Amino acid sequence: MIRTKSFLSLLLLTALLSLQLTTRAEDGYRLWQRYDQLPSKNHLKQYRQSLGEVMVQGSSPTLTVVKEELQTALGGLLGQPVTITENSRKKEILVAGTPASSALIKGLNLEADLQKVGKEGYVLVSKKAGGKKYTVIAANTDLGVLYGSFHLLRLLQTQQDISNLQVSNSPKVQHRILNHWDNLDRTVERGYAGFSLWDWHKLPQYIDQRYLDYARANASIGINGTVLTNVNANSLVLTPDYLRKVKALADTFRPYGIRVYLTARFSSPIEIGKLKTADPLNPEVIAWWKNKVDEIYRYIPDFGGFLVKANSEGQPGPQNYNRSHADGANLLAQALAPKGGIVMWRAFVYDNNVPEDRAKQAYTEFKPLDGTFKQNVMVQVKNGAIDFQPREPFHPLFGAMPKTPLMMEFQITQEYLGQGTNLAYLAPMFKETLAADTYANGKGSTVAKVIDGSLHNYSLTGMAGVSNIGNDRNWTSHPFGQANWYAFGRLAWDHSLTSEEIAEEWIKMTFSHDPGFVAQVKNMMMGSRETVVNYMTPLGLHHIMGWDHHYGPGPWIKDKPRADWTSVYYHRATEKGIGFDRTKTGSNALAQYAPDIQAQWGNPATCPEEFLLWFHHLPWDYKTKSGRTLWNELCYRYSGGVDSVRAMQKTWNTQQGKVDKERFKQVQMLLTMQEQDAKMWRDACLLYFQTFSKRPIPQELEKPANTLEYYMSLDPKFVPGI
Ligand code: BDP
Repeated sequence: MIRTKSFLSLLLLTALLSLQLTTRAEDGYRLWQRYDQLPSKNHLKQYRQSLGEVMVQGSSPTLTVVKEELQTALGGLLGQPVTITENSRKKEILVAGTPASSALIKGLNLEADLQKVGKEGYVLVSKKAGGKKYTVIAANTDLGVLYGSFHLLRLLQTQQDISNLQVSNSPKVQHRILNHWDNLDRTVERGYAGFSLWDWHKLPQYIDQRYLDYARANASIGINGTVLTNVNANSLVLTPDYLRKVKALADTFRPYGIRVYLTARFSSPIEIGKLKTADPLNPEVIAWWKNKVDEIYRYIPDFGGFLVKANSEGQPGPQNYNRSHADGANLLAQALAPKGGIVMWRAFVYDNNVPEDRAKQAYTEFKPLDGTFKQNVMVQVKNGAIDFQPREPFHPLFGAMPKTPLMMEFQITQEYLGQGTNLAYLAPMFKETLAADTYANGKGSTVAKVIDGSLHNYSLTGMAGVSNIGNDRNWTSHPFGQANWYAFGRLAWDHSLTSEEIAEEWIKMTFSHDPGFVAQVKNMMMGSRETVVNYMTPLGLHHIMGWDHHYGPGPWIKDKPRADWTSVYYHRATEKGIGFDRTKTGSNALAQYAPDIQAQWGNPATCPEEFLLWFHHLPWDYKTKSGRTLWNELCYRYSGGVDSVRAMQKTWNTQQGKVDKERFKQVQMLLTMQEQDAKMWRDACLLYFQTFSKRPIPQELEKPANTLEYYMSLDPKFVPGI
């Protein structure tokens, strides 16, 4: 009797425990690496049979990571313990390694395949040999093995057939880098997910588990570099106290293939070096940077290099000494070259004298410098010429500097796309820029081909994403912000992936395999960026957001220290019409593009409607493609944006029960906020532009809820990220 009782209570305890495990709060911390047991019985059977034992021969810090990751991930996904061995007697096994680390792999004759995949690539193959069936992850380097392992895990996480693998994969771009705009006091410029991950105060002794999970997540999507500090730089990070802390992070990230970079404040020789000048041609300055770089490499032998914002928004730079951007970049490049480091010199510059059109500035300054940069310099160019707007035409520098490697800079953090509260899946935006045709070498000269070096034969290539990560438990504040981090990494590795496939993988790994859920949520994500464009800046409008914090609408912003920081400078609305004339009759920024593009975009009739008011100033009664007047079309676009948010809310509400309660509720609340934001954008912008157009909002559309004065009086305090 007693025994039965204790047996029963044991059963109860086990049941309770497992209930507790399965109902554990989904706080989003695990990102797309959740590794819960897979739902499909058939797939489980296949995976358990072929991957029940894992053979990894050899040892290195990276191979240790491979072993740990495979053990944890397979154990979770397969729902059974997985052994990692050096030798296996089993008939079917997973084997991972390089020909150098593993005699078994060496014996499998993969040389021809491996030759094609370079240092970071890998092959995944199913092989039969000696009466055994192998699932093979093979690469030329341990890092390649790690990337291959993550690829295999992704196949499992998305429940693919792995019985006959023939995968060969390598990155299209060499430097795939996150840019953290993190300050040493742990605030994050344009960060909406809490404070900086880097706990400088506790470094170097205290290595937060977060650093490891950050590295795992990044390695799983192929990111191989991280700039730890803000482009608005603090030279303190180059002092020994901080270099010791940076070293601790670099040591932590190294096994995951992630190199560390820092932002270099151009005036550092003065601020921390006690020199009188930072003139890039001054011998003392040259020697100072050389010594500083040597010192950094003593701490961090594989230090990646510097990212520099110079002569832009008040940052010091070579122009303070009448030197060029190339002089500045080459100064640092020269110091880094013997160590294998690179310089990422940003093209986001604008003059202290307000130019006739800020969109022209970067091209005007950089184009003449083409061919004058040292070999280890990349010029890092934002996707568009203004500033990460919800939609911009591609930056005219792409395709215009055939002798200088250009690096893409995307913004993952949603500074201008609803920050931490709006759902906007950014892969379609990244893809739009990458797919744009520069016509630099005739038709088909896409931005992607500029970036991957194939158009102009650059051997140095890179893509940077301004991070949206902070110390919020779920890393990105909005649960769907994780998708943008994920998509950036995947596209930096392979820009030919489609936004749909990336979304689909991410949803399955992050939320659920339920086909209905996957289809509907994917659909919702795919339209979400266009939705934001519609309720914020339709038809090519841009830079009409709230002052300073950039949250919410502010088309009325004027009379600020610089004209090009105001909204009226960009929309140019009058009683006659609206839009920025960038054709010959206006600023002629269009002339910075190839003749084919000029011909198409220069004429409002052939200009893609999404760029209409970017390039043209048009009368309110101008007939748009829908047949509506420009004013009515604006009203329809703004209203359509709000309707689409409501459609997203409906879609999400029907997913209740298909996803854990926590994240369901979070997204639901955020979508409610987004609907309010969208209405505010619509109402504020239409009421404001109506003061010029003097036309009614079409009868059939929802009317603004408040007066223009009300919207103009809103002044939110302590918006994060400033
Ligand atoms: C703008 C941001 C500002 C950044 C700047 C940059 O508002 O905080 O410092 O870009 O990229 O978008 O340097």
